[in-house]
Amino acid sequence: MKKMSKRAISLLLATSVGLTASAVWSAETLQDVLKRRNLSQQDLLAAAKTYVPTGKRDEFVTFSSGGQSGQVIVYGVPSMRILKYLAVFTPEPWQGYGYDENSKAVLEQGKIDGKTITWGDTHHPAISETNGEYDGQFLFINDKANPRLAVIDLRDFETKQIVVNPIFKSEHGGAFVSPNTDYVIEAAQYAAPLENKKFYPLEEFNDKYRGGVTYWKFDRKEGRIVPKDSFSLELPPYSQDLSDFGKGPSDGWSFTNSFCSERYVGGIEKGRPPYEAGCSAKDTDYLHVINWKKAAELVAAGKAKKINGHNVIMMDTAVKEGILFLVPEPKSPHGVDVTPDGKFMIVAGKLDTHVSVYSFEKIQAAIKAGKFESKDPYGIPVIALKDAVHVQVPLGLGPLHTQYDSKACIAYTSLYVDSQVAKWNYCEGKVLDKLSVHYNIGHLMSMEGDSTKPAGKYLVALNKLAIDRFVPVGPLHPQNHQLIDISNDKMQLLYDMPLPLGEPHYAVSIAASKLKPGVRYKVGTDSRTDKPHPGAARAGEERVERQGNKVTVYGTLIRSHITPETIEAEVGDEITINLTNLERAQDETHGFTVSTYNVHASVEPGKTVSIKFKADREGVYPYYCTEFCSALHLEMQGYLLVKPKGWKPTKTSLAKASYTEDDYKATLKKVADTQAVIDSVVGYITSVNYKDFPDVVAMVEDATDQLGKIADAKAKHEAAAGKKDWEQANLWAEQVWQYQVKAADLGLRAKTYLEQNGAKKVK
Ligand code: CUK
Ligand code: CUA
Repeated sequence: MKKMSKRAISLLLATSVGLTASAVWSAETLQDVLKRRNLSQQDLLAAAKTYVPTGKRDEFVTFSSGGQSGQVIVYGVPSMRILKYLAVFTPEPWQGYGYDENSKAVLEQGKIDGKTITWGDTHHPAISETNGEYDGQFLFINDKANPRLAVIDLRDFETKQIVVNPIFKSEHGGAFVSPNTDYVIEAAQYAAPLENKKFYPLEEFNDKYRGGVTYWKFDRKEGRIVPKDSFSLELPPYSQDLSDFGKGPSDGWSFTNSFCSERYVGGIEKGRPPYEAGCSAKDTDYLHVINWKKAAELVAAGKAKKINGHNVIMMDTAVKEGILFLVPEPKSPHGVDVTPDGKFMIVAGKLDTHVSVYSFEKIQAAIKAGKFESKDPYGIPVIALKDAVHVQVPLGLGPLHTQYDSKACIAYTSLYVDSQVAKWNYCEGKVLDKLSVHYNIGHLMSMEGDSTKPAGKYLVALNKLAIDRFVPVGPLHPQNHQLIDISNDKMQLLYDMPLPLGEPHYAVSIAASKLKPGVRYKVGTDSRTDKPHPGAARAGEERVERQGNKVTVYGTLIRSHITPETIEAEVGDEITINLTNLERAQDETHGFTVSTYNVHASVEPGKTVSIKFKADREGVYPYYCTEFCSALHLEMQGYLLVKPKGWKPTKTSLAKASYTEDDYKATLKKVADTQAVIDSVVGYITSVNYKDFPDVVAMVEDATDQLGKIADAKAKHEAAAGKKDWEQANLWAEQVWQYQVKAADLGLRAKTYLEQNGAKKVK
């Protein structure tokens, strides 16, 4: 039962204000606990740095890829407490995602070649930026396996859109946003023919297979990607890997690293050496340097070719127009991370001990001077490594990804083979500190680390498959996100968090203060389109319509009943149930399901959701609210009655319970007592400036709604009493009390809120 409802009820029964919890302190001292739990001073310090006391909130919020779960994991830093899993590419029952029609429509956008795909391999989340700083409005995430990108609106943390890449068969180098989020980048991973459903043998790999990079146009006002204004660049079949956008001096350019520029195609089953040998044979691969602003202009000027209906700038055009260049990168590079000042791009070679710091200024000078060492087989000019590199720094074995500090020139790079994090200075090329992390580190992530203003303070190491770390849970291990304190010269490991969902590749963190999610929708909103839902109904508008074999319910949810409470259908009917949650109080989410029809909806305050199914079996199917919303939540129920064809009733009245006049009088007494409580609460609320508190105004509106229904129920119980129908009289009087309880509950919550938030007396 929810705290406040319980409190309301106890208050109604005792009519006295509740108890203040008295803190009971343990007699143990801190020293006793350290000894008993075998903790060191260092442990204590780490605990103090991560512990967020009950009732307090985290400073940062992390959005982690959920890997193969196709979801996003949201957790707080420094506490590492998980807050939510966001449903993105995969059905998620709690949120009704994939079980109600409105969210299904989002998943349907992700269909490829007419096929519904119900999972995703998420890798890289990105937070929208304004002038290169995180603005907390949108989150983007890619699906590597099925080349797709999703848009999540951070006003309600819901997935609003999935777009399918029209020319790739996989994509890995996204999502990353341009400094004002006008574009979101995705790069292909495994080269394939760009035309859909086109077969070419591997013997034609060099000619017919292609990589590429896509720039999705984002309309911030609509909060949606606009496919028709988006475009791609055709690139050689080099296994484009990660990307990043330039910023500051490099704004207008983007960078994509690659591996397997050998263009090796494997064939272990034919006795050829495997991919891993053929793809790492050369000493260097290529960093792609692209002038995307100019590319967008070329598209506008009609210089793109349409492939599968999508704008693609072909390589020969890109070369001729001077928007595409290559720079060698050492051995099997991974990741490219532009520094916060936009002057450098850092690339790590997985099979090298070095990271290479490329200078944007040097690259531009070479381009201007037309100074190229060669051309690649596709005619793309190649800038010599020495003409592009600022410094190369040996960091350790298996460097992968780099993140930035709030302090100038300071970077952190993950060392996969060494299982370490290196802290170093990229301006001077100096290693400053190294910290051993648990095992198999992939990405690492600093607070607001992709922005022009990293916040420093903490770093999270995203370690893969945490063996020997946590209580064993079978052969598939959890992942381990380790929190590291980077506020001092030496890094300090603070905390291990097992992550029990997929393999998260990358994560992004934002100051919690920048997130301003809403708590309710405008009544009747389809949260997936942000538009009024055609199935919405307000109180009193509830109805069931039938057209042929189509039954459409326009229902509402409010504590503690579902309207309608029975739905009658004939076997074979197509049933659509639209439900609007009429509540405004922010914790009054209702859920809805119908037994055995595999439907579920989560209906937050104000939302309208549809579920749809065919009543394919005759029988009796209970439906109910699935979220513990109120004291009488279990009573929030109804029946779907699926009758055989041509069924006729034989019995016409419901069974009656026997109530007496005394029962009726007792109920009236309860109603009068409760009214006294309501009056006192209303007296308090109206004596203060409650209108200055929007949350309270919402609760007062909800309470007024409930109280407004009393007159009707009162008229009914009085009429029944006049006819000495004590059953009807008593039940309608009980219903009056139900409305009162809900109003009182809201009123008491409003009162507590006002007391805790410094409401002032008016007049
Ligand atoms: S990748 Cu997984 S550790 Cu997809 Cu960013 Cu590097
Ligand atoms: Cu509504 Cu439970």
